[in-house]
Order: sequence, then structure tokens, then C-alpha cells
Amino acid sequence: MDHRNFQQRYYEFLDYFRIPDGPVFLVICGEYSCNGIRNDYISVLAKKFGAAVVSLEHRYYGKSSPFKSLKTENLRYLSSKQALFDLAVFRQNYQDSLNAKLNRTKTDNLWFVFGVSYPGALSAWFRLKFPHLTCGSLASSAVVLAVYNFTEFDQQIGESAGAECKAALQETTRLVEQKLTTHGKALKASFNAADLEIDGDFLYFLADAAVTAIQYGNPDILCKPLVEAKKDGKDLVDAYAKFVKEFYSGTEGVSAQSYNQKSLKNTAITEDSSDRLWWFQVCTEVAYFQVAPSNGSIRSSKVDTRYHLDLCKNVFGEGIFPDVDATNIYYGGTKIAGSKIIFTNGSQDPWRRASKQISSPDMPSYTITCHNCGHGTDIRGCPQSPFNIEGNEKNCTSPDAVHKVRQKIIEHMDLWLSQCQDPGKTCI
Ligand SMILES: *[C@@H]1O[C@H](CO)[C@@H](O)[C@H](O)[C@H]1NC(C)=O
Ligand SMILES: *[C@@H]1O[C@H](CO)[C@@H](O)[C@H](O)[C@H]1NC(C)=O
Ligand SMILES: *[C@@H]1O[C@H](CO)[C@@H](O)[C@H](O)[C@H]1NC(C)=O
Ligand SMILES: *[C@@H]1O[C@H](CO)[C@@H](O)[C@H](O)[C@H]1NC(C)=O
Ligand SMILES: CC(=O)N[C@H]1CO[C@H](CO)[C@@H](O)[C@@H]1O
Repeated sequence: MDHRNFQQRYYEFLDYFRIPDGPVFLVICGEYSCNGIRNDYISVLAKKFGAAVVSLEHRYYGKSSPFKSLKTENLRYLSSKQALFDLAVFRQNYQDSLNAKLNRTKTDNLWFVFGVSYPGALSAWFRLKFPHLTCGSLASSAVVLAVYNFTEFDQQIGESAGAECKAALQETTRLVEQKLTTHGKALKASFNAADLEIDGDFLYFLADAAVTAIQYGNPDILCKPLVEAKKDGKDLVDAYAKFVKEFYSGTEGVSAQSYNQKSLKNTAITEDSSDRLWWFQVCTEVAYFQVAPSNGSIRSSKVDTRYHLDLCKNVFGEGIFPDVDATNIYYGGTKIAGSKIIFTNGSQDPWRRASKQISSPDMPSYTITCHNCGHGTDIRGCPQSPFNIEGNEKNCTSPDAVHKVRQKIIEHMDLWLSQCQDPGKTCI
């Protein structure tokens, strides 16, 4: 046991709180600096339910680091398991402080947890491990299954892109691979990625640019120019470089540098530390290695298992290896034995292949199907990035599909909150 303390950042939003007995929504923050409570669909729900909204930053990320140096040895307390304990302790402390503020004792508000993506998995796992601390959970695009060779990820990108765009992407990858051997430096420079000395880093950066467009509801921004370039006999690599620079590095603000293993080795706390920290969780707990499938892959076949293992070793040192079996035994993967958890997924989202896509008793699962329904569509609307206020569903190609699932979410929440008087005592 290690009894040292560290400070963790949190936020509260009380404008809609029905004093004193409205519910408390715990919105879980994940593998990034947590900069506040977003005005997404959860705030619409908070208004509807008269809820207080609170949010805790994940340990190690943003301003919640226990250490001044992020050297590998200091990362030993960085895990989903520790994050869940943090959430449990925070839940108790916040309730105590709320009681003190409201001048009462021994009363609990009704709590409900929320999360998207990795925090979506934490949301499901929190209800699994601490059922007495929450009335229910929304696990949006929740990656509850740790996957070692996650080939289905690339396959889903191909399916979501559609045949024509997939073919253009595959041809682009072939051309990039050829140019990489003959004109590597010029090629990398044309993507503003001259610093990426390791070819795998460069190829992963290029693959992730396409992933991000599809994952966050912008398939047309990726596909239209590529398919057009192919039809017009224009240079596909040029067209792709334009997309990467304008959309991925421009609109989405992702730099090639965040793929550079040299930068990932930096142990100082900076604005970019999240990349190193998440890779540590990938390399120890959950893997999700986004490797090329042996047949029909979009990404370069050089982005393989070896690339990921080498990265883990190069960035964190010997002996760092993701024990996905231990993770799935601990949480149950898609066989999670929880209750009162809503799972939601977007039809175009590659991550849904690591989520629970089939309903089971007390754990409904919904797939929101539309052309731009990606990661966290139920909470974020369309596209999912850049951010739109209140998770507006208007720009989803099927707003109705989103609306229906949102109605289901409200129904489950209504029921579970009503069944959960004083979760400190009775809620199982
Ligand atoms: C809290 O309750 C005590 C005892 O009933 C009372 O004296 C005090 O004024 C209350 N404080 C507030 C802030 O309501
Ligand atoms: C993952 O893929 C690599 C390379 O194809 C293979 O050697 C390894 O056995 C696979 N591991 C698992 C657990 O599927
Ligand atoms: C690879 O994919 C192509 C096209 O999808 C298919 O025709 C072929 O049978 C596949 N090959 C193998 C070995 O699975
Ligand atoms: C919907 O898309 C249009 C056109 O791209 C854009 O002007 C508008 O701001 C979008 N609305 C929302 C709510 O995202
Ligand atoms: C509950 C639900 O809608 N499940 C569907 C999710 O998507 C898969 C396809 O990937 C379907 O097979 C499931 O029925």
C-alpha cells in the first residue's frame, strides 16, 4: 500500500440542480486533460432531470498528476482500476460536501454515471464494481473489450467508408508505401511530418487521419476529395496530403509530432502528455492494437503487431506488455455481468467492435445507424467533432435514429432512478 496523496481536479455545474434532492450526474473524464463540463446532450438530460453535473479528471492527465515526472516507474499507479477507485472516493466526498452545504446528514442523492469511449467503459465498469454507488450508467461507445490484435477496427473503417472510398484509400496506401521507399523525405514533408523518422509512426499518423474523419462523423470530408481525385486521374497522395493538412492537422488540430516516438518518450508534464499516458494504458492494459488485417486492409501492413510492441518497448522500456486477458477477466469484456447499464454505439464507429453490441437483461444495447453516426453520437450529435452545442442531432443523416435512442435512454433513466431511492442502502 502507498498512502501518499495527490490532488485531483473536478468540476461542478449546478444551474439545473433541483435542491436538495435532484440527482447527481457523474460525467467521467478520460485520457485527456479535462477542461470542464461540456454543453452536450448530458446537459439537456441534466435540465430535464433537475440534476447536478460533476466531473472528475482522470488521474495522471491534465492537472491531476501524482508525480512531477512521468517516467515509466512513476506510471505504475496509472490504470483503469485505480481510476475507478478515484471515482468511488470522489463520489463519497462530493456527497458529503453536498450534505454539509445543504445542512443535512446521512442522505444520499441519486447518482447516475456517464462516459463516452474509454470513459464509457469506465462508466460501465463503475456500475459493475460499485453498484451501491450509482443507480445506473450510460456507456456510450464504451470500449469494454480489451483486444490484442484489433484487426476489426480497420475492417470497420473500410465498411463505413463504403466500397468506392475504401478502394481509393487502399490505392493511396499502396502509393504512399512506394514513395516511402524512393522519396521518403519529400513524402513526409508533404504531410508536414518530416520529423517522423520511424516509418511506422508516419504510416500510423496517416491511418489515424482517415480513422478520425470516419469515427467522428465526417466521412464525406475524407471520401469526397479522394474519390473525385481518383475519377479525375489526379494524384491520390497529393489529395490525401491536402486532407490530412486541412482537416486532421487543421480542423482537428492533431500534429504529426504526437505520433513521434521521440516525443512520446518525453517524461516532463506538458500539454501533450496525454499521448504518452494513453499509450502507457494501451501498452499495459487494453492494447486495442490497430493492426492491419491480413486481407483487404486500408492501413499499411507495416502497422502490425510488431510495430506496436516495438513502440511500447521503445517508449516505456523492457517488460511493458498489455495483459488483455487479465483485463477481460477482471471486467468480463462483452460478457460484463453488470446491471442497469445502457450501451450505445454509432454504426460507423470502428470502436463499436470492442463494445457490447448485443442487449442482455438489464443491459440494453442500441446501435444508432446513419451515414455520419460515429463515436458517442447519442451524446454529441453529428458530426461528433468539431463539437456542437447540446449534442444537436440535426446534422445527423438520420436525426430520427438518434432521437429514438435518446428517448430510450430517458426511459431507462426514469425507471432506474425511480427504483433507486437512497442508493447508499438499497440499490443493487
Ligand atoms: C443548519 O442547521 C442548524 C441546526 O438545525 C441551524 O442552526 C443552522 O442555522 C443551519 N444552517 C444553515 C446554513 O441552514
Ligand atoms: C497477433 O498477431 C500476431 C502477428 O500476426 C501473431 O503472431 C499473434 O499470434 C497474434 N496474437 C493474438 C493473441 O491473436
Ligand atoms: C480477400 O478479400 C477479397 C476481396 O474482399 C476476397 O475476394 C478474397 O477471397 C479474400 N482472400 C482471403 C484469403 O480471405
Ligand atoms: C449543419 O451543417 C451545416 C452545413 O454544413 C452547418 O452550416 C450548420 O452549422 C450545421 N449545424 C449544426 C447544428 O451542426
Ligand atoms: C443491439 C443491437 O442493435 N445490436 C446490433 C449491433 O450491430 C450489430 C452489427 O455489427 C448487429 O449484429 C447487432 O444486432
